[in-house]
Amino acid sequence: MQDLDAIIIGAGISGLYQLHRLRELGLSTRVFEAGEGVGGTWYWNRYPGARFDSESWTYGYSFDEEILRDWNWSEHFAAQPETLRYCNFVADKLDLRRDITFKSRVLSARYDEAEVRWEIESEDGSRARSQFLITALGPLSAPTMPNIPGVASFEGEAYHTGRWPHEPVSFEGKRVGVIGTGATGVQVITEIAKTVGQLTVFQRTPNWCAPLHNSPIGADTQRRIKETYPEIFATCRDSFGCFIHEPDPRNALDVSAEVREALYEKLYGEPGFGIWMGNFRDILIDEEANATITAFMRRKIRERVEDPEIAEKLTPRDHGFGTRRLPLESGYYEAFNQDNVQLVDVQDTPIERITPTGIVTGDADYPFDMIIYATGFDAITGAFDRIDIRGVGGQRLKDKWMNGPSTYLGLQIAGFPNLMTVAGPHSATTFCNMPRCIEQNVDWVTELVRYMRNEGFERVVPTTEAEETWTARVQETAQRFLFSRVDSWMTGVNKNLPNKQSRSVLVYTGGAPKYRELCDEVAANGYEGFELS
Ligand code: NA7
Repeated sequence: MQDLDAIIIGAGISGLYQLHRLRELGLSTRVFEAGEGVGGTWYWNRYPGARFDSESWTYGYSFDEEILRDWNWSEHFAAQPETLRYCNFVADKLDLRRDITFKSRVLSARYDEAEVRWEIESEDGSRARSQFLITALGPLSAPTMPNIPGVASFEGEAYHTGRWPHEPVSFEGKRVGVIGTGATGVQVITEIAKTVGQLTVFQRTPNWCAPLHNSPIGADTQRRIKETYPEIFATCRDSFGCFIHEPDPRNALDVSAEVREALYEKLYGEPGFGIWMGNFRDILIDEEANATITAFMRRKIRERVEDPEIAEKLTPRDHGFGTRRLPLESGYYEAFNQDNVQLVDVQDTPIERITPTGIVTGDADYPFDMIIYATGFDAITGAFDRIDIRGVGGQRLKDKWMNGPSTYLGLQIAGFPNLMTVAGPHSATTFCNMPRCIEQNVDWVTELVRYMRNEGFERVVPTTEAEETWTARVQETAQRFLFSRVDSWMTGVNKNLPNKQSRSVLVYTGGAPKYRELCDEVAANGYEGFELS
């Protein structure tokens, strides 16, 4: 069995950077990764249309001058193949692969209190022990299939978007059904509508979608981006979600209808998340303010979708704009103007079952050559639940988190010493331009490990009180946002999973700058809230 200083689970954006940092500290470290390559999200989600909603040049790692200098993003919002190439480029540049075991899905992790060691076991039989165990599992890495009878009986091609095949998939002349209209569904539907024979979209809850406005990056812009990386990252650092979009300081309700309309129109015409994050600061907090942008978005759908009945079906009725993760699109609504694209509202006519030849709803039988499941993930805690993690006294993490996770700073868990959860539940990371917050998480964990080594500490674990206080804070902080009153993966709801039927906010929503400040304060006060021994 390998004896190491640290084990990292996952070789995505978090795991790669954590490996690099621990190596710098001189720790013997190994990453165990289920996939055959690096990249995490960008390794698995190869579905057509998969691309950034973050500006590419704000998404890459910021810590290495050479990486910033040598990598050229080709588009403002790069597509998945390019991002996967980027992850490989970073892994090569930092020579990370020699410390990664691929095709090695970790099944269990057990803590031995007497030895202060974690022991993991993987599907391929690998076993290893280490002082520190760092999970870099990704918040959206455990795909979920719909709980519809007969899913396994379908005899045509069937793919979940989060487990897309590595070989090209053709849609030409095929009858394809897509289930799901979240950020993923919106991307995949728009892309395959371009070549498909006949496409049928099964929608349960429509989402408010806004235009991405992607474009290529020309030589001049490329140069300017590289020259201004420090400013770009400084802007991200100071903004709520680490994007370049900063909220308008005014309230929607404090300005005239004309002024409001002008800002909405401007933001609708601009690239990226500006309409969500660069909007009036009350639209995500105040129902009346939210109603103004919601009405604007409703009008946009009506303008873009030719058939008023279809436009109506595509319009959300149960939640306001921006209260669920905003899908960004590049012609999504126009796809429904095509003769060969059909929308089935499963609220009107629920899916009854999947058969060997297609999908049966309350009033029709749809034969398909292919079914695509864009049905989402067991978000944030799902990847933890899939590993048998046992802490002090054999306590199972899955049991501890049965009614929602409890953590300290989203980084550690009482009863699970020396286990650090990078981009885990209750950190700011998932409400963030992920790599920006991941770098913060990883740097913080690295500093903690450095501190322990310097001071001669072997073991770190949060107190129960610190954990309770943080967990309550996560829930309280979210209350002021309208999103906390809506079912979504961010509020911990997944209708396909029996244990995810009630809301428990899974993300810290006080903003990345506040989160960083709190983490830094804890460190500055000698790791307040932690027991070090
Ligand atoms: P999401 O946002 O969880 O979307 C999943 C979609 O699948 C959503 O529209 C669901 O409808 C739908 N769904 C799930 N199960 C069913 C069943 N049984 N029947 C019909 N429709 C179903 O996942 P995504 O992959 O789109 O996005 C995840 C994140 O990845 C995204 O937010 C980005 O941050 C990147 P529902 O809304 O539950 O009614």
